[in-house]
Amino acid sequence: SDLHPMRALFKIPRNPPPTLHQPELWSDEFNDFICKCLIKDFELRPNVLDLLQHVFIKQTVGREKILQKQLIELIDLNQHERIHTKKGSHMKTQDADEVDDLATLEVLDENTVADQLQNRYARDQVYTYVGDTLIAVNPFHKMEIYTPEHTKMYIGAKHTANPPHIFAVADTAYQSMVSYNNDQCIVISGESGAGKTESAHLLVQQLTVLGKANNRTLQEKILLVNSLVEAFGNACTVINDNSSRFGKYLEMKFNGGGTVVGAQISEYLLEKSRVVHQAMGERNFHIFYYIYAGLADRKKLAHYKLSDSKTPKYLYHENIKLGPDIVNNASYKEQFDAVEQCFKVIGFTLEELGNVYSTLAAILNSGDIEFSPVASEHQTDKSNISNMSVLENVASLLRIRSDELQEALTSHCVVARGETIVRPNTVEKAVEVRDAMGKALYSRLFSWIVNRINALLAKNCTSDDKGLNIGILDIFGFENFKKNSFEQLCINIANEQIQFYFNQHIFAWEQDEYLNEEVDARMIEYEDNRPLLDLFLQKPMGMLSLLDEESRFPQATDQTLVEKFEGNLKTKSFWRPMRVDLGFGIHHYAGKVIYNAAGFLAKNRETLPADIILLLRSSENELIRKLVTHPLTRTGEVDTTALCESGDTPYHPRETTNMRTQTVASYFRYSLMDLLSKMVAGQPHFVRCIKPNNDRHANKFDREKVLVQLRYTGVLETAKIRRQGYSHRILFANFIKRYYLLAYHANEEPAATPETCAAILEKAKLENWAMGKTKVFLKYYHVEHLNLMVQQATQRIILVQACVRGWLG
Ligand code: AD9
Ligand code: MG
Repeated sequence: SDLHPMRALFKIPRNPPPTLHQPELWSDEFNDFICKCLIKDFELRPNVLDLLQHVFIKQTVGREKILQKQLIELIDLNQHERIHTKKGSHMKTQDADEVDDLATLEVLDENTVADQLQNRYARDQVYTYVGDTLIAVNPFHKMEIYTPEHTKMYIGAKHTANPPHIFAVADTAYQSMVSYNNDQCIVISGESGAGKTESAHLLVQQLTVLGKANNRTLQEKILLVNSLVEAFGNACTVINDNSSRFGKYLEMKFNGGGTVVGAQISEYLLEKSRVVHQAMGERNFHIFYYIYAGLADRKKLAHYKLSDSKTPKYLYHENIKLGPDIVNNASYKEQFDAVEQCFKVIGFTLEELGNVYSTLAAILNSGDIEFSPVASEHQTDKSNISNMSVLENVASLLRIRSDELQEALTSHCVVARGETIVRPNTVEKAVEVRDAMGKALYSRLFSWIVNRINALLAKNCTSDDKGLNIGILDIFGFENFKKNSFEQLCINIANEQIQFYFNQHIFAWEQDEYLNEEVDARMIEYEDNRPLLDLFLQKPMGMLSLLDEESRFPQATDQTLVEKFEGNLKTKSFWRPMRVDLGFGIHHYAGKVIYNAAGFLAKNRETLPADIILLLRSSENELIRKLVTHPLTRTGEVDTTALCESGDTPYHPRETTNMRTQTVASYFRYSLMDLLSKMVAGQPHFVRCIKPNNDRHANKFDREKVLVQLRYTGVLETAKIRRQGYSHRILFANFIKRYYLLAYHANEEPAATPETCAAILEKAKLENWAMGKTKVFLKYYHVEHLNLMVQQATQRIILVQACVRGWLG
């Protein structure tokens, strides 16, 4: 029993030779590490030094080199067991602990974010905060977290009181609107199928409760608005069965007391080409199928000149025979009833409804008008209509004269030297005019419905309502297909602009943290995508301006357009790829995209021939007349000052929006500015939707896929901006716990003060760090250096430790 407990434990021989007590052979530093390491491991602090000296010195005097070698061998055998000390997790750069807010992590890099999201997703925790941004990973299955109990749980609750949730975003927006008396704006982004539209619904749902709509009908109406516009603006694509084919900004209006009083919706960039053509495996806008099945159900197909056996061409796809499928589809019928119900509740009259159906039926019928070439004495490029009955149907649905329609489709007027000359259309040209009419009618019908909804929902607002609002932006995400055209360019420019806005917000958020910690905020730098926005939007040399200019030249071609781009856009972000005819590349914030300029000019001019417009204006159907005369664009000045503080490149929209001369690009620019001026007026909140896999499977987390999205939805932008400034902020106590060995002895316990931190940093010979009020602000390379130093030291500890164990065991 006079055996030392440690000796007993490690079976150390009784009397170690006293001559071997020669600790000076070891450096202080080294002894400290050994000590520290063993203390951690065995928790036998008091006797350990004493013991060590016996054991080590006996074995190692003068043999350090040999010892090292033996140790390395030992380590190799026991790598996994011994790489970390039992309790000292300080060797890991990142604590693997789960947190609800990733911004509270000391390091915010791609892998950390992906790890966290993956672990949370595995537990069905699909929401996570990164500071004030909410990340929502699509669960792809129904979750029981949107119940009335949840609604209640998230009203007025602190963020930390409940798990992260989309309802909490609604609550934050609502509470800050009420307390600061200013507008709010929730921006939802993410790629197709990531869950933006669902998120938007959930936000509206929660906001109507928060806004305690005392008028139940109003609440109901607001909830129906989304379903209604989505029936017209969404379609089945290869990626998403309910893909939004337009951008949507829904503003919920509140009075000064925070009661919801109305809603207003703005739509952007409807993909109208879908009306006349759908890519393989895709479908037309939902409403066409709904109406087809719904009218069949009511035996009204004939009234709308639709056949129950022959599918209209615009709905037909080589791969899918939709005819009977559509007519008998129970779900479509239900949807039709639902849409009609929405219309009625919101306040559309029966007459208006009938007109909407006629217009849709006219569009469907018009797709079936066929043309054949006519050989005349002079030329062979005339065309004739080969199925007159279809033409008659279209004319009767549009309430116009069929002979005039025939003329407008098969010929066009040109004014030459003051004289109007009628020229025949080739078959190709006639088809183009027919499709242009279908697209124009549909997109104008869509805008009309949206305007009408706005008018009906504005009825509740009285002039003494103070007009606070919360906007919810559900936009189509960044797109990069095999072939990218004008539509993708516009969509990507819109995303580029939203990204700019996001960057600025994150920047401001960073700045706050610096100011709170009293650290010099001039250290924050970030690469913004402003030069890219200039590339697109600057006047007169930006891409859209060049496109407009070229669109005014009758002789211009898509080839001359691309050459014009090449000649004028001198930046690394624009290039001409080899071997791609009419191709040009843009390096977007979210990646490189190769566009094909084929059809750009035509798409930008988007000419609906004057003959067609005049003809439609003569319609006996009031709605049709409205569609071609109604100013569909919002007019008025847009305040863009907030968008460009420096004022160097003011992005002014066109002051007037004349439908005749306006190009798609200029209208696009106008709506983008309009949208942004609304957004910047409010305090922003961001929801970033993430799609966990391409197969729409629940419980499948494709890490690579998520990483790519994290990069381009801008979640990692936060990380990037941080990285360029002080990427790491570590509380004094944590910093000291982790690194004190670099400047202090193992058994010292230095105080958690800025001075201690500074001493460590100086000992490590680091510069350019900053000391905040509670945290040390470090650059990423500081931390790399510190970690390396600790790691090297640790390596030595592990070696010794392994050795000791080997000997002792
Ligand atoms: V697109 O750019 O408009 O093509 P979104 O809008 O991002 O796209 P959407 O909201 O339509 O995607 O979601 C796609 C599908 O994911 C939905 O139809 C649901 O089946 C599924 N989803 C999305 N969010 C949720 C959710 N919170 N809970 C359950 C969800 N399923
Ligand atoms: Mg959507």
